[in-house]
Amino acid sequence: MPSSSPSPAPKPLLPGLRGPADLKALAPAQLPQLAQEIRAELIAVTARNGGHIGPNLGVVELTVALHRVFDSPADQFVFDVAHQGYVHKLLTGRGGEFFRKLRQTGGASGFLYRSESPHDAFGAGHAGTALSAALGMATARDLRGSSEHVVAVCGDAAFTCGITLEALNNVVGSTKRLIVILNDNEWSIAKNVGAISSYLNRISTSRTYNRLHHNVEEFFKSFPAGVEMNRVYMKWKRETKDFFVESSLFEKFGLRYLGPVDGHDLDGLIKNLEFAKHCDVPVLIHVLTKKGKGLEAAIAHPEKFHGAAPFDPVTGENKKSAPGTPPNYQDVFGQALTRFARADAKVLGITGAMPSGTGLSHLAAAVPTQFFDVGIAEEHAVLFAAGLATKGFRPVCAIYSTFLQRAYDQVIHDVALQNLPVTFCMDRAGLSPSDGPTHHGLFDLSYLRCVPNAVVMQPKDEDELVDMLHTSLQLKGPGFIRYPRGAGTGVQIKDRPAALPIGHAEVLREGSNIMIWALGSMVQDALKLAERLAAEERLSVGVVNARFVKPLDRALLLSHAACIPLLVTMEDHVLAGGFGSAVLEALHDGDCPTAVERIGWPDKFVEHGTNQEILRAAYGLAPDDIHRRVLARWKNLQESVSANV
Ligand SMILES: Cc1ncc(C[n+]2csc(CCOP(=O)(O)OP(=O)(O)O)c2C)c(N)n1
Repeated sequence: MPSSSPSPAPKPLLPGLRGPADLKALAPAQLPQLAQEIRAELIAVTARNGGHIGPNLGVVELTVALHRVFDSPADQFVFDVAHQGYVHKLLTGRGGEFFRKLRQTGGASGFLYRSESPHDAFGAGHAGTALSAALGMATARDLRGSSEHVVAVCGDAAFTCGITLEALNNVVGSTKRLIVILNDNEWSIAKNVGAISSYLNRISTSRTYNRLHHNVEEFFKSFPAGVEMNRVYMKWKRETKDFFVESSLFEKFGLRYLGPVDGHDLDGLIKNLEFAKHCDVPVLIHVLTKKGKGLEAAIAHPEKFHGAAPFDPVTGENKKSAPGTPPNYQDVFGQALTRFARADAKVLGITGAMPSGTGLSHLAAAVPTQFFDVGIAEEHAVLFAAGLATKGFRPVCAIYSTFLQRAYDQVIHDVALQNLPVTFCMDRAGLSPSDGPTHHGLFDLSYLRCVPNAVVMQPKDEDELVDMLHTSLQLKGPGFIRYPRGAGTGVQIKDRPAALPIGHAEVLREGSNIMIWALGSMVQDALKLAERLAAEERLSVGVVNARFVKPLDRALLLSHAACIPLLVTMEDHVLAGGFGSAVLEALHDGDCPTAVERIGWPDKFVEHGTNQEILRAAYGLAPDDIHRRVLARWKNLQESVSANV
C-alpha cells in the first residue's frame, strides 16, 4: 500500500491581504488560518522590535470580525490608546516590510495616526479618548445626515479614565447610533483596579448566567439564523442578564448591553456585531479576551508582555542587556522612594496604572500600605495627592511626562495654587523614540515653568535623581523632577542623599570662551562637546549642570554672561518655552545682551524612530551637528567682533 503523503501546507493568506476587501473575500473556514498567521507575524515582529504584543494577540479575532462586518474606511473604528492597532494595520494594507519595521524609522508606528492611513479614523497613544472621539464622530455623522457606522474599541482599563465616563454620560444625549466594544481582558498594564473592574468581573463570571446563556444559545442554534431571531434572543439576554447579574451599569447610561461574548469565537463576534449594526440605540458589546493569546509567556506574564522589549519568541526571555549596563532611572527612583517610605510613613507613592513603568512596583512590593494604583486616572492621582498633602503626608506622583499633560489643571489649581507639598516624578521626560509623538516627554518644562510655586529640576545622573527626590520631599510646596527613559549613567549612588540648595546650578568645568548650560541628560553631551572644542579648536569651554529650571540660578548665569562671549543651552525638550527660553528671559531681564545658542527640539511633533541617534540626526541634533553649530556661532561672533574693532 502506498503510504499517504502529508497534505500540503495551505497557501499563506496574510501576504495576499491588501485591504479589508481581500479579507471579506476569504471563506469563513479560512479565518482561523488567517488568525494563526496574524499571531505568528505579531510575535515575530515584536520579538525583534519590541512592542505591544499582549494586547494585540488578544484582539486578533475581534479585529478580523470588525473588518468582516464593517466597511473601513467608510465605517470608522476608534481604538482606545491605539496600542492594540497592529492587527488593524495588518488588515488594512500595512503588512509586509512596512509592518516588519514596526516602531522603527520609516516603518509602521506603534499607534494609530490619521496621517498613516485612511483606515485610522482617529489617532491616539494616550488612554481613555476613544469613546469621546467616537461620540463626536457619530454626532457629526448624524448632523451631516450620512449613514456610516462608528465603533469605539475600548479596553476595560479605559473605563478607569474620567474621560470615558464623561463620554458615557453623554452618549444618549448625543446619538442613537454608536457601537462600543468593551474589550475586557481584566488587565490594564498591571491587573486592572477599582470598582468598575470588579463590576465587570462580576458580570463576566456570573456562572448562573453564563451556563444559562450557553444552553440557550445552543437551543437557538437549532433554528434558522436571522436578524429577527437574534433580536428576540438579544432582548431575552438583556432581560435575563438584568435578572441574574444586576442591572447593567451600561444600560443605566442608555446603552444596550450585549454579552459577555467570547472574544476568540469569530462566529459569535460576527453575529453580535451584525446585530449591533442594525440597532437603533447605542450598543455596548462586552467582549472577553485573553491578553497574550497564542504566546505562552505572554499569558503567564501579562504585565511584562503588555509592551515588551525585544524577546526570544520561543522562551519569551528578554534579550540580555550588555554586561555592566547601568540600572534604569525608573528602578533607581523606585528603590530610592522605597527607602524613603520605609524611613517615613508619611511618604506615599501614587501611580496611574503604571507600577512597573514608573518603578513604583518596588514600593508596592516592599511597603504596600504606602502605595496606590488609582487606575488610568492622572487627574484623580494628582488631586488625590493634593488631598493627602493637606493632612501632612508627602505624596509622590510618579507619572510620565507625557501623561502629566492630562492633569495640568490639577497641577495648577489644586496643587500649586494651594502650595501643597506634592512631588511629581516625571519619567520618560525627553524623547521616547520608538513610541513617537504621543509619548515623547518634550513639553513639560514649557507647561511647568509658568506655574507659580513650582520647583522644577532635572538630574544629570541617577545619583542626583535620588538627591532631588530627597530634596523635593523637604520642600514646602510642589516639586517636579523630570528624568529620561532608560539606563542611567552608571554612577555610584551615595549611601546618604544630599539636600541640594534650591535654585543653585553646579559648575562642572570652567571656561572663558564658551559656557554650556546643560540640563539633565544633556550634561554628558555637553562635557564631550566641551572636551572636543578644547582639543580641536583650543577653545576654553565650560559646562554648567543647571539642575534647576525653576528657580533658575540667575546669579551664576548673569555672572557668566558678564564675562563669557557665548552661552550655549542644551535640553532634551522643545525650545519653545523650555530651558533655553528661561535662560533668554533671565538674560533679558538682567540687561545682558549676551549671545546664546539654544540646542533643543524644534516646534514640530517629532515622529517615532528606531533610536535617539537616528532621530537626533534627523533634526540636526546629533553631536556632530551641535558641534558644527556651536563652532559656527563662535566664529561668527569673532568675525563680528573683529569687524567692529
Ligand atoms: C493617559 C494615559 N495614561 C497611561 C497610559 C499607559 N497605558 C497604555 S495602555 C494602558 C493600559 C490599557 O489597558 P486597557 O485599556 O484595558 O487595554 P489592554 O491593553 O488591556 O488591551 C496604559 C495604562 C496611557 N497610554 N495613557
